[in-house]
Amino acid sequence: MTAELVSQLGDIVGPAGLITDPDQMAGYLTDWRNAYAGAAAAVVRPGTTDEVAAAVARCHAAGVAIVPQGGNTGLCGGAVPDASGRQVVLSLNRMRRIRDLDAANQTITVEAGAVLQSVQEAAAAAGRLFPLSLGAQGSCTIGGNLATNAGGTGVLRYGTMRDLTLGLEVVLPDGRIWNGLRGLRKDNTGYDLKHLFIGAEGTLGVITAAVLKLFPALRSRATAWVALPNPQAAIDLIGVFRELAGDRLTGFELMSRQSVEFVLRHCSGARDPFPDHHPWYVLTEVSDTLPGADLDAVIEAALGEAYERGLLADAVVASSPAQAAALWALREGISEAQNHEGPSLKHDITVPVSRIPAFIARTDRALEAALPGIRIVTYGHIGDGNLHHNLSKPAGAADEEFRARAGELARIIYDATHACEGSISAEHGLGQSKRDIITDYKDRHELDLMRALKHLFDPAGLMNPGKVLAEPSPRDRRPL
Ligand code: FAD
Ligand code: S2G
Ligand code: ZN
Repeated sequence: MTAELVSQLGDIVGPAGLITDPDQMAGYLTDWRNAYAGAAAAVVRPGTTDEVAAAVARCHAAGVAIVPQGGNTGLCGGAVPDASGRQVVLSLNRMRRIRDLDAANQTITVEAGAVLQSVQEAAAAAGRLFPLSLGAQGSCTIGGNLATNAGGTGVLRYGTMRDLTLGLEVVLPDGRIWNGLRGLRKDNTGYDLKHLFIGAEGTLGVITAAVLKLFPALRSRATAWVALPNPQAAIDLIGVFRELAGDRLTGFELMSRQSVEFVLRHCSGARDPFPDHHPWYVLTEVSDTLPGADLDAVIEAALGEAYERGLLADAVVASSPAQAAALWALREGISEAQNHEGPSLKHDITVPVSRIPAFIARTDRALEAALPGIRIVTYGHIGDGNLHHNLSKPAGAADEEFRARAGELARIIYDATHACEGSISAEHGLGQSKRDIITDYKDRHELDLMRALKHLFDPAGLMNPGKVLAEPSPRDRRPL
């Protein structure tokens, strides 16, 4: 990148907005897990949409690729620049403003760099709920949540980021600003363009602001931790909860014993709610907008019904908000705890809910045969059919030997996912980690359409190249 371009970018974003010092850039060049690392000519931190637009237009004119970045908590290497040192990381972390909150319209308008937790808090302060909830909420940003179509623990009641969004403001790859910041729940005026940018992982443009839906605040909740003999019992249990709790079911997370073992071993203060060990657990939560609603009774009725059907091995209903928080900490600690057990080979799959038991049985058998002693951490948002099937090495095995098997082991999981009519990326996206293998599982016409859209929006291929789609071959450049 020329000194002239660096100086021009500095003129656009000001001294606070331009980083070229290698030490100061370092945190922007690797992901949360240090699984990916890259290099950059500069990190640019615009303070306004106009500054984003001017910086993008300058890079576009100079033929310099841009990597948009939010909280850098992504798990597929989507926000990490390549090793060339010629790309510019465009961080939205200075654009955190909450531009508007309209309680009557139940909408909040926020800038892309706003941290998810700050949006949850702003909604709560206005007596509303912004329901996206995930383990990284203290660091991830609304822009990253949109770009990855983030899911998390509330999807079964409120949907993914795609379902929570009414309007977007986007800087296109040539620097034009698309203002689609409408807070309308009905707007049938042609193609719904926002849905192209949601889940595009920064490959079609830079999201600079969004109008998000708000919901009535939840004023009563009840939480239970349940021990089960097998995954099928969890599927049957969610059926009971859906029947008896209806829309008040706001959380339903499955965990294998291995997952809980790691948390008990590595997370201080973690306690097993039961004296005995069980192969599977569910953490479930029922919530209502009605203050003082007796939701313990709803949970106890569902657990009673489940007990009658022989689904339960044990169950405990939280007796206080502190105990409910301790149960959620058992679940939210899994990702971090697994990092203490050597490399965590992550897989974020989804299958039809009814196929989960067959998927787990088939995959665990094949993984154990491929690598005896492998430790399989299975947990996640079972209500959406979404499991995190994360693998740890057999106790005592060497890290590098285990890492060397990653492709083979992933193939076992993804083949089983495909056989169960599922998807190899439920909520984390493709980034650079799955951009190649997706071509083995996704319809080729769908991939052709995706490449045509990428070429339409970003013909120069400068917007987060190498993410979601592998670098286009000459064949890929042909129009549809
Ligand atoms: P980044 O990591 O900065 O970027 C992610 C992608 O979005 C990149 O491709 C980047 O180029 C692009 N991008 C970022 N900002 C913009 C923008 N403004 N415009 C265009 N493109 C942009 N994810 C889930 O869905 N559900 C979970 O339950 C979940 N739990 C997690 C738990 C932990 C402990 C961790 C570390 C991560 C978890 N994640 C989860 C993954 C991650 O938090 C989400 O993918 C999140 O949405 C990423 O947001 P971010 O701001 O960190 O994005
Ligand atoms: C979760 C996050 C990370 C992981 O905890 O729900 O999305 O470790 C995951 O897979
Ligand atoms: Zn998840």
